[in-house]
Amino acid sequence: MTNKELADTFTLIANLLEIKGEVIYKILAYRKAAETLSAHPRAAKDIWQEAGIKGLKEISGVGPAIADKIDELLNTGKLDFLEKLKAEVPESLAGLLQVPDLGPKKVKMFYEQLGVASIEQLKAAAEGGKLAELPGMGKKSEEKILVGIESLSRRSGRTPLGDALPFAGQQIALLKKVKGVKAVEAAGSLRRRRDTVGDLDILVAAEDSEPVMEAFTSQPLVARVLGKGKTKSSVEFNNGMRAQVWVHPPARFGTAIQYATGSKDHNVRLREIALDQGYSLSEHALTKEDGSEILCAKEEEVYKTLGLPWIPPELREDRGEVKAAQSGNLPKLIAEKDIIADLHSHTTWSDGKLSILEMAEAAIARGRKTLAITDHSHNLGIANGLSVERLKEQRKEITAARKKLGDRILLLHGIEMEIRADGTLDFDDETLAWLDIVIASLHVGMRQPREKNTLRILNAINNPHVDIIAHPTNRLLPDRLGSDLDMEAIFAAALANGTVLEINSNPSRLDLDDVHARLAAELGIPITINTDAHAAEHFDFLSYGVATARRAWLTKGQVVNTWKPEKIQAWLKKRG
Ligand code: DGT
Ligand code: CA
Ligand code: ZN
Repeated sequence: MTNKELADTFTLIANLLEIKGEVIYKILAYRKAAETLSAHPRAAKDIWQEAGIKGLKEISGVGPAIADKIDELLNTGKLDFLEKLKAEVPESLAGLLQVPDLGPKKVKMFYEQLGVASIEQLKAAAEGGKLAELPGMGKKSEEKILVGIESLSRRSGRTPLGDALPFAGQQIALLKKVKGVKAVEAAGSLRRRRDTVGDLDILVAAEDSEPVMEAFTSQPLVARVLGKGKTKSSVEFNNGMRAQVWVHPPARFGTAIQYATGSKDHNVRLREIALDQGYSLSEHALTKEDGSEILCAKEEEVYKTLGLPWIPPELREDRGEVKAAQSGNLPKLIAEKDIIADLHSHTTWSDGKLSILEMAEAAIARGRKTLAITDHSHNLGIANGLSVERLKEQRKEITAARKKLGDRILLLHGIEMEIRADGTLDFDDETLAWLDIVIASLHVGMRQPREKNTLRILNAINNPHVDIIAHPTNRLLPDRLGSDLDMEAIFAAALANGTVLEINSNPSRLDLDDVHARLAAELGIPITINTDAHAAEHFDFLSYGVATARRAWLTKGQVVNTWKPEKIQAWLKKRG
């Protein structure tokens, strides 16, 4: 049994106990064990084989009771305790807990009152209006459950870039240490910086692939080896993520990484161009009709041989990049170093972790010349949103911070204003005009119909004091879709009003996404790339926002955050 399988077993126990109504500390012990096991660098099975139950107990988060259960599971593949529990609480009830907003108490009630024991039965009960009649329920909560069931079927199994990138970094570091390895680089969707990643593709340059494959497949983080060959091996890790490693001789590394970077559609285009010129292009080489090979150690050489400039990986989605390369019209993509302003950040005044001054210092340390403090407004009660009175109090602290900071940074006093569920705004025009900068966004009532949510955003855009619309669709990666919105209408209004649209750099958002950001920018709408930092380290989310901007073909000139403080001030002054 792998750590993941052990962890899944303990999660199942915790869920069933919760439905049964067991005391909370027991449930928490199982959850903790599941968490520990899935994050543990070594396989529990190896520890157990070396040191028995005693070794298991030394894993922090694994007490004697859990250690005994792991021992039983590893010995017999089964657990008596779990079998007995399943006889009391049907296992399929645990599956119902995957429905967002559905807790164990309700699962228990639906089972006892209506005999609902599966997702299908739950759906039928909700569609038949049966749930709404139960105590503590109603039409609204029934509707929510239906929406939740729908979202389950959309689960993608993809990993957000923000999780995949650091994990790939660890794998690359590990492979770089293997003897004889000349280079290691990420390829696939990760190198193209897609917002979510299916599996990791890692390219290694080495003459001898054997030690690389051995090191890759035998590391303790690996739960299962899915395949092990001479040029390619793939594994599943304890955390459920999958990766494949490709090994090629250094002399062929260019064609290999070009191939493995993809996308598939980009590669198809490139192969067509190669064929037109009498080559066949593979991961190994460019081969001429007479069978002779042109080897490319560097990726640039592949493109150069085909008469093309090197194409940045973020563009390789077959969205016109090959044509642009042929005609010399590739965009000069924005880079992280071009960004010198952050126009969206939070402090302890709402739900941030640091004071105004601390946030400003953290921004300065990262080279930012402008920082807008934009805490939440009062309608977002859960985030401790600001009333007009507290906003006035906050101004005093901003003024004091400005004195301390001098000209090291332009500190703007702004707000992230809620667009309420009914479409009205959280502050009157006088308050908005008094602020340096106004961001509007929606966090609640996202499931309203398309026309209604579109109107809410249009309302904000049509207010001349609103400078930026933040994370416009409110999607959450990997699986929560954004609101259904009429983006064309939103773009038209933004253009007419000079409203800036945001790419939110938080890796769970990346909203606008690459496709929308490109459309908006092509229409002439200025784009802002902000971190929405709630703590110092969040300023480093910028790289994800910039990656999205690059995938959207954005250049420096299209992004407000490249402006110097004077230019930002002039822009805001003009808007009022
Ligand atoms: P993912 O993992 O779903 O996020 O997406 P990718 O783009 O990483 O795709 P993946 O992992 O299936 O394959 C990695 C790369 O291998 C892909 O970007 C291009 C190359 N590749 C895979 N299958 C094919 C194929 O059938 N034809 C061509 N030309 N390239 C392929
Ligand atoms: Ca992949
Ligand atoms: Zn925010």
